Amino acid sequence: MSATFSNPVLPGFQPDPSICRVGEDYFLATSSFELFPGLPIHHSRDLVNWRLIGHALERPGQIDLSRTASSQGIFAPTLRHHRGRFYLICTDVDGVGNFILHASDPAGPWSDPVRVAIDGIDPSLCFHEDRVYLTASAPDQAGILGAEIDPDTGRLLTPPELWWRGTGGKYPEGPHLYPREGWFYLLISEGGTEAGHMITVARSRQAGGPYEPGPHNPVLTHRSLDHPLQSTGHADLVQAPDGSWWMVFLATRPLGYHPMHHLGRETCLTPVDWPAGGWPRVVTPLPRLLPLPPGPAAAVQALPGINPWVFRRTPPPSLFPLCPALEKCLLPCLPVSLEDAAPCAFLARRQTSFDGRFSARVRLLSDSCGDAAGLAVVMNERHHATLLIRREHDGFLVVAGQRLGGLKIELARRRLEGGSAGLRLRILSDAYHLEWEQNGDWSELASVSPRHLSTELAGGFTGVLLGLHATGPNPATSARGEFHAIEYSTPV
Ligand code: 6LW
Repeated sequence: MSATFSNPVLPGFQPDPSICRVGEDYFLATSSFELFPGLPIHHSRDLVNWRLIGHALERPGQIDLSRTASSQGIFAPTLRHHRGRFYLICTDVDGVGNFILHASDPAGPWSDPVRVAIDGIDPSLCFHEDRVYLTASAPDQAGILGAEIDPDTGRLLTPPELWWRGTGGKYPEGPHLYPREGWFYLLISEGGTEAGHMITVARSRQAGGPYEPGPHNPVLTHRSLDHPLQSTGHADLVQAPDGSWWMVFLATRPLGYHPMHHLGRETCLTPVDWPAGGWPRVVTPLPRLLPLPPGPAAAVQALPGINPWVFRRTPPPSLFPLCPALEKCLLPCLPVSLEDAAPCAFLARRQTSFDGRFSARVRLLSDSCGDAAGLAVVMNERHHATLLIRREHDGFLVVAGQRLGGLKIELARRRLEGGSAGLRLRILSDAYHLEWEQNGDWSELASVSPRHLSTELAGGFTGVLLGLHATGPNPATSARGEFHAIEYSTPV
């Protein structure tokens, strides 16, 4: 058993991590934007091995994400625990705004949202003695707002005030407040969530300031460093049972030149040296291998997580039941395509490794031209690739296609014998190989560069999803895609 770990500890599109500890158990929440279910909650006993235990947004009636634009919706959350209750405060951008969810079990069920009357993003809660402080990134990016709040009703008890402007980086955001040794430490991110990202800290004897910036800022940044982890930022601190301090934060893993990343912003971990009465410090640049935190790793590995499958946007009732289980899957050929900013029959999971295989046996049950079913790798409506069985007037085709910004491209097609085939994405760091088989012999139909699905090209805050997709031209269709032997494998 190795005595070290490497980052990311929660790979794939899992940004803006927030963490809390209850006894020996750690719980972590990440942002999810237009995905449904949203606000995934992971559990760990050792900070390195994580398993998905639920989603805080798992009911369509909690927050309607059916019309949420790509990379809008559910931004950075903060997860806290106080006197037996879990609190998750977050923002539905271009939606209901800031809200709090409550739960007694972090796996759920979580409450319906309680609205919080403050603008801005990245809200956070700090429980200290008999008070609860709210911090958030000001809507005009002027700095960090602060107020007292009743976290059960969401009611502000004091008017929001500007508590700290940061150290001068753009977009001061992602605030978290930590009371310690008579100080209030305010940890934030600055520089924007791209290559200039950095984590800074200040402290004050009063929650409302004035705040004195730390002498070692930035606490962590990888800007201008030649390191596989880039854009390090958006951090949260947690103390282990042995008194050691640890920090979760987001980072990207760009490839090639110019560097481009497609897996999204991923959750990473580092130890923190934080002497009592002193300042938190992190070894920078981050070592590739870090010392394992305390805790029984084996315990978590043995425990199963729940299925990680999601939709982009709240699905229509005809699709919703699919979420909880996925051995075999039937998707109706809804008259909505991956190019529409609307809920479509696309059931997916985050790609968590540069290399891997995503495959299924697919049968298209259709007798009308234009119906299609198969696999897709998606960043957003304008950046995705598909490998689909398509119904034609005189039979069936397997077709590879790509949407690349304003371009819609058919890459290749082959005639099929009947409407069933094995479909597979053979995934490498520099190519998605789109493959098919009908007689056991796999052959490549086309290949697509991950750079065409990168954030640098597509924009936004998310990461690529691998999924099952069905679509067609007819609103009243009974056509559907039947998916069996659905597998996603990655190198150990
Ligand atoms: C999030 C902000 C950020 O709200 O990006 O990296 C925004 N940090 O704090 C969306 O993830």
